[in-house]
Parts: sequence; structure tokens; C-alpha cells
Amino acid sequence: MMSYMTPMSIRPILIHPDPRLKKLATPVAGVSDEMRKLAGDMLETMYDAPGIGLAAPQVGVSTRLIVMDCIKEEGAAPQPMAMFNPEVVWSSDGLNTYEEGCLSIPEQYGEVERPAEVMVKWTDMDGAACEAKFDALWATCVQHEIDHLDGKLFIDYLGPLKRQMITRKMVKLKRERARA
Ligand code: K1U
Ligand code: ZN
Repeated sequence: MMSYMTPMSIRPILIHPDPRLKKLATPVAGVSDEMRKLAGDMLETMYDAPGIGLAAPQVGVSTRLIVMDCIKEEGAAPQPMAMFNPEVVWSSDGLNTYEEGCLSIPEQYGEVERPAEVMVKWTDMDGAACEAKFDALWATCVQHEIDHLDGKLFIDYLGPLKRQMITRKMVKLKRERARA
């Protein structure tokens, strides 16, 4: 069935620590209806969370697909993006620090320094090759999401003590959720 005829679904988001969040994701061979359905479900899941980005490994699919919408202003038109096989092809020397969060590490935040601007190439929903420059929150978010495809989390940029403290909190959260 074509993806536009299939209703979108909210998928459960994996919580750290989980081995599926540490794996290197596999490139998408071609943008099939199954892949478009996954992208639609990921956008629905991201908006529902709510979040500004989501990567396929976060919903347990080890594929190089990310979605984003960094428009946060109330009443502004949404700008959903789905990117297959995204790759940073240029990074600025200038850096930007942002207090990042992650839907796989709920209610925990940490300052991460990353290139302020990046040029990214990817394949879109129609299978077309795209390239664009991202800055501000979009640049932070696209780098955070591509990191997920490489099995990297924002806490990997923090010091070992803060990383351990956050990981312990997540283990406790998962235990509590399993009991509920
Ligand atoms: O990848 C993810 O886990 C999503 C993550 C993306 C992200 C946030 C901050 C910096 C870099 C990347 C989130 O969306 S966390 C939630 C969040 O940031 C948010 C939630 C509601 C409104 C606005 C932002
Ligand atoms: Zn994340």
C-alpha cells in the first residue's frame, strides 16, 4: 500500500542505556514506501513527544534516517524535514554552545559545543539529492541527529561524572517504568 494511504503511527522511543542506541546505523539503499512510512511515523512521534528532531535508531530501526522541525514559535508554519543518509560535508570553524536535550534521555540537559554552521547533503522523500547550509538551532539539531546514526549521544560530550549520573538516573527511570 502507498504510504500516503497509510495512517501515521506514534512509535515508542528507546531510553538510554540501550545497545540499539550505540550501533552504527546502515545506509538506506533506496527511498521505498516502507522508508516513507517510517519517516512519517517518526515525524508524528517527534511532534507528539514533543521534540525538534528524531533519528531512526531512537525508534529501534538501525537505518540512516533523521527527521527535524526546529520551528518553535507559536503559530509559525511547521517545517518538517526528513533526511535519508545525511552527511556533514563542511563545518564552520566557529563554534556554538547549546544546552541539549534528548528524547532518549528525558528531562536531562547538558551544554555541548559544536560547529555553529554545517553544510549537509542528504536524499529527500522523493529520492532527490539535496544539499543545504544549517545554522543556529538547526545546525545543532542536525549534528545531534547524525550523531544518533553513529551511535553517539549528547552525554558522550559531557564529563564522565555527569555522564554517569545521568545514566544512573535513566536506569532508575527504566526500572520504574517497567514496574508501572
Ligand atoms: O534527538 C532527539 O532526541 C530530539 C532532541 C533534539 C535536540 C534538542 C536540543 C538540541 C539538539 C537536539 C529533542 O527534541 S529534545 C526536546 C526539545 O529540545 C524540545 C521539546 C519541546 C519544544 C522545544 C524543544
Ligand atoms: Zn537525541
